[in-house]
Amino acid sequence: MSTFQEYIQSNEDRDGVRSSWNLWPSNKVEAAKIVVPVSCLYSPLKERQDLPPIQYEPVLCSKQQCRAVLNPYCPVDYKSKTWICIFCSQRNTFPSQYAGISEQQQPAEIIPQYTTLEYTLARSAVKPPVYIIVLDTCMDTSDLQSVKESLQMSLSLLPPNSLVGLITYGKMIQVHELDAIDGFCKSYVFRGTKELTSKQIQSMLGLRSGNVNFKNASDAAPVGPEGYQTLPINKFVQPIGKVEMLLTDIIGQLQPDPWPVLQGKRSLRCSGAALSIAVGLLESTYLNTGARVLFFAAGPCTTGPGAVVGDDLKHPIRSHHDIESDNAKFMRKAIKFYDTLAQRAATNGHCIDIYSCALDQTGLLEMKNLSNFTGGHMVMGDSFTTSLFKQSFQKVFGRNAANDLKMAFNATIDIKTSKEIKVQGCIGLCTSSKVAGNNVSDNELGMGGTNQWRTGSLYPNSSFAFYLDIVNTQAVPQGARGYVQFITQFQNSQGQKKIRVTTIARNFVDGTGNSLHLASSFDQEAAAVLMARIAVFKGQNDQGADIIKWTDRTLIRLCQRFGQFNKDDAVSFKLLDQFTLYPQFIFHLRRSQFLQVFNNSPDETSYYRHCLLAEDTSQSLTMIQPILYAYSFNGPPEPVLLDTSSITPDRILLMDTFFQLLIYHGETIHAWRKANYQEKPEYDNFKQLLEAPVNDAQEILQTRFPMPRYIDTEAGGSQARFLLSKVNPSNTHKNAFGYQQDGGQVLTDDVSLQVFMDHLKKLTVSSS
Ligand SMILES: *[C@@H]1O[C@H](CO)[C@@H](O)[C@H](O)[C@H]1NC(C)=O
Ligand SMILES: *[C@@H]1O[C@H](CO)[C@@H](O)[C@H](O)[C@H]1NC(C)=O
Ligand SMILES: *[C@@H]1O[C@H](CO)[C@@H](O)[C@H](O)[C@H]1NC(C)=O
Ligand SMILES: *[C@@H]1O[C@H](CO)[C@@H](O)[C@H](O)[C@H]1NC(C)=O
Ligand SMILES: *[C@@H]1O[C@H](CO)[C@@H](O)[C@H](O)[C@H]1NC(C)=O
Ligand SMILES: CC(=O)N[C@H]1CO[C@H](CO)[C@@H](O)[C@@H]1O
Ligand SMILES: [Zn+2]
Repeated sequence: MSTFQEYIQSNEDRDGVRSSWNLWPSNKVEAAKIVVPVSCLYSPLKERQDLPPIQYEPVLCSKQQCRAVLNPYCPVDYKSKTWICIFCSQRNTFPSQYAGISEQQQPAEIIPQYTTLEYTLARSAVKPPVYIIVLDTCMDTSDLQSVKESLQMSLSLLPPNSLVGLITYGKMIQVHELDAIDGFCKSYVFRGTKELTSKQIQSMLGLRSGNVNFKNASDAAPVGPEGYQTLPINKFVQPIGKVEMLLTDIIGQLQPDPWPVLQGKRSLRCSGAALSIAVGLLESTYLNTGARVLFFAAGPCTTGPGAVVGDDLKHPIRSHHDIESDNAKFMRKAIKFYDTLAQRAATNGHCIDIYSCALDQTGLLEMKNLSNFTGGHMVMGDSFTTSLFKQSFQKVFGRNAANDLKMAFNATIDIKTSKEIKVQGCIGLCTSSKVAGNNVSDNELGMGGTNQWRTGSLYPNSSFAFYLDIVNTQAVPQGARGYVQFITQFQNSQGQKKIRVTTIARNFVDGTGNSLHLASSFDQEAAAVLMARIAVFKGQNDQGADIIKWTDRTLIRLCQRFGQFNKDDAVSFKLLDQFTLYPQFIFHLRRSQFLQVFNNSPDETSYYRHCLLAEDTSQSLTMIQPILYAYSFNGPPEPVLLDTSSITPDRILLMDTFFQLLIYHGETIHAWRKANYQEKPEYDNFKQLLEAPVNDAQEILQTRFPMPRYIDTEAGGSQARFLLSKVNPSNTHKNAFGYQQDGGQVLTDDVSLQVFMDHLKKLTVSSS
């Protein structure tokens, strides 16, 4: 017997899709009642080793407004060599090269297991991606040395045809030439205080016509023995295969920014202007072809466009509190600057990664849309010397089974839907292409009003949430299905053009009197993640309280719709198995760093939310509800409840929050460890017990991106607070009572799960 659980797993394995419901309500009225929208989390680049290599273009529906791709759900008539489009019902003739097809000889496109297929467009030109490094030099020698080594390592991992460029910045910006004459490389220096247009950058770097005399450009001056120079195109961007040694040398020789930093001052750092040069350089030379900016910041932008704080240390960078009380005087202007830059990069098909490593905030809040709109990475650490940075950065250049870098570039995702369905929008690291067809719902959710989204970069785990509107008003025939097709075009790291096509089908269910059937198809894990994305999306410009109200109300409505109970009888309340974990996910979501912003800096909040918008269902779920494992002498390691009752003296706990891996030693274990029992041969089993969670943590560290923080602590240790802040406060907050039903906050913030569930039940069954 195939359960829905197995069905969900096999669909995720095959198509990279998890859907909140795996049966879909057949009409508008029914769909309006299900509370959690019909929606999917889709990972277009999910790693697959079992896909056949397809070296030709996909076969498209001939109807001009449709252009859906032939897929296994399309009825095929082998006699007449035609197929019917499941989206528009058009009958299409197979192209001539399919003349030989028959029931026995099916092309891969129509074989049932290939609902996901990847096409390599062998005939289209190979365009190697471009990598522009934008490196802060306002950092101490050890940090700089560490970034330099990481960068040099990364160069050796790039395919030789990749193009590379180097921009460094401190108080000024240097754009480095990469074609040495007599072994001497010049760089072009820009002031950091001025925002330059793409045109100005173009002409100062001589990128447009190829010959510009720098004598006339007030903001650019060449550094080099020959004085003023005219520049040929692309002195700054060269194939790594040709310049690897040279670039390795240039990076090796970089020194910390020489500009003196006075007592009580911050470094003058012109991150904004440096980024605008990178974006402008790519815009004028590599429009609409894969490129990524690798931006490194060891502190906040303090000068020029995009400054997020002044250089006087007396004035700290804005906090959530400052933002709330409208006392963040740099913020709005900086956001405007970075948003414009982000939108340009996104429109050009480029991507921006942010590597921010500093003890204080660097302005991730203001800069976040640079990577949000473009599919870039965001990595946040304390220092460039940490393994968090070094290993995360190395992972960026990881390779897949085909020995390509895992990253892909310049992607567009198109969505096609059958006539009963329209698309409300997408929430993920991308921007709308503003292509509105017939199948776009007026009822926007996320980035809507379009059939197509764009992102500068994709990874195997990149996941996008799509929200669907069931618009059908008629009865559907027995056995009818809704179809959705995702068409993702991208360049791989070799510069080859590829198209990944995934077509999904879900049966419609007539909801009237059949809600049990619908309920049995609920995927509570996917639903929690899809709802968390909506919460984060709504929370964009909001400090959280309204969002918590919204999550509470939706949860109550869902329980009212799908729970079983007698009116005003909380004890009678029951949920189907498919729903039992969902309230708990929401309980942890509302306590999480995604919605409770005040325990974190604005930069941290931006970073956490960014990660939630990037990852797939299982990774996102770990972020929402951390996983806790217990190790003891009483048996093998086991997952335990995320609850204070799980913390006992004779246990070691391993907590995975996605962002942190924490090992916690109970009181007794800690005492033994302090007494060094593990070093005595007769206590070898204790040594093994101590090592077990460390080894398991290592395994997680191997695959996770970004690298989590690794914390080793014990009962009474100062870092134990990270554990205590995540576990359900079952022993400590028993009496935290107090909720209002009068449209105010539905439940108080730090109640225990038990109290939360009790109130949820009461509110659900209440007849008012
Ligand atoms: C740049 O300067 C040169 C020499 O000073 C002059 O001949 C030329 O006309 C100037 N070009 C522009 C565009 O101003
Ligand atoms: C990049 O994406 C754009 C938009 O989809 C497309 O027009 C362009 O051809 C792509 N570039 C390459 C080199 O594939
Ligand atoms: C990022 O983009 C969103 C959507 O355009 C916008 O609402 C927001 O203000 C932007 N910037 C920041 C810092 O949130
Ligand atoms: C990313 O941008 C979208 C709008 O384009 C916004 O709604 C979303 O909240 C942003 N995410 C983060 C983490 O800033
Ligand atoms: C991608 O997701 C898978 C499955 O959820 C996880 O095991 C893996 O660690 C993730 N990879 C990265 C690089 O985060
Ligand atoms: C590809 C696609 O989604 N096509 C549909 C768009 O909407 C029209 C009108 O509702 C349908 O007829 C198409 O099948
Ligand atoms: Zn069609």
